[in-house]
Amino acid sequence: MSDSEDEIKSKNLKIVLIGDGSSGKTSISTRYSQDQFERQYNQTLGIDFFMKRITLPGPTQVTLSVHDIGGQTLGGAMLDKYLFGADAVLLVYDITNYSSFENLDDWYQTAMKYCANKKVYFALVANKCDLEHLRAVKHEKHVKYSKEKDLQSFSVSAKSGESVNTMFQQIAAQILGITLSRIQVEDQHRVVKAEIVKPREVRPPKPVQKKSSICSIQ
Ligand SMILES: Nc1nc2c(ncn2[C@@H]2O[C@H](COP(=O)(O)OP(=O)(O)OP(=O)(O)O)[C@@H](O)[C@H]2O)c(=O)[nH]1
Ligand SMILES: [Mg+2]
Repeated sequence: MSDSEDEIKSKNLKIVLIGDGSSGKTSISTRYSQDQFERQYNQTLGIDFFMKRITLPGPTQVTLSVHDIGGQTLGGAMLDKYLFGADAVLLVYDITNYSSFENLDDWYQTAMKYCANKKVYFALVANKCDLEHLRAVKHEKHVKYSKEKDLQSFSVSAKSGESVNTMFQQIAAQILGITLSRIQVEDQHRVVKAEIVKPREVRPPKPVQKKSSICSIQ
């Protein structure tokens, strides 16, 4: 398709989520694809993937193929195949688990090696931000690492859904060089649906008219 001004452009992007087991890669993927969250941990064996189509200004139709890689694949024979052709690699860690943050460097170095012949967008993703009270990785450490490695930086919660849609939308836009307005970004924020409850009409009680048996004579 030509990229002429008034035509809808269509693009495909491959996004790969990597990081230690239990950091929440599947949960982020499930939140983004189905707007659901599973409390129970089911380890991903190998790879799972889904496609999602979004529209960005332009107008540009973007088909994201999101690849959710099992945490056990680091050091295995398949990781290079899973990363092949990636446009973006998301390095996911769990803010309540310090080793998941420490181990990200191994993931990052490995992914860099496998993606060496392509310009790839790397992002550092702090997950489980709903568990702030259990935080084991200081935010400063996150910022320091992302600056050191020149990574884009996100904080999300797959459980509450906070910033998940916005993150994918911003990643796609940045890769494609599309500028999003604040309204467009805010549009993607998760909407918390609250039921509007119509209060029952409360009528003031009627005054009780007591019949008095007392007769007053004036
Ligand atoms: N509170 C909270 N729990 C989360 C969040 N994300 C994931 N979890 C929980 O963490 C556990 C692991 O999540 P998964 O998404 O399966 O982790 P994973 O990174 O896919 O793990 P592997 O498949 O082994 O690589 C599950 O019990 C999830 O319910 C989050 O944002 N907040
Ligand atoms: Mg998984």
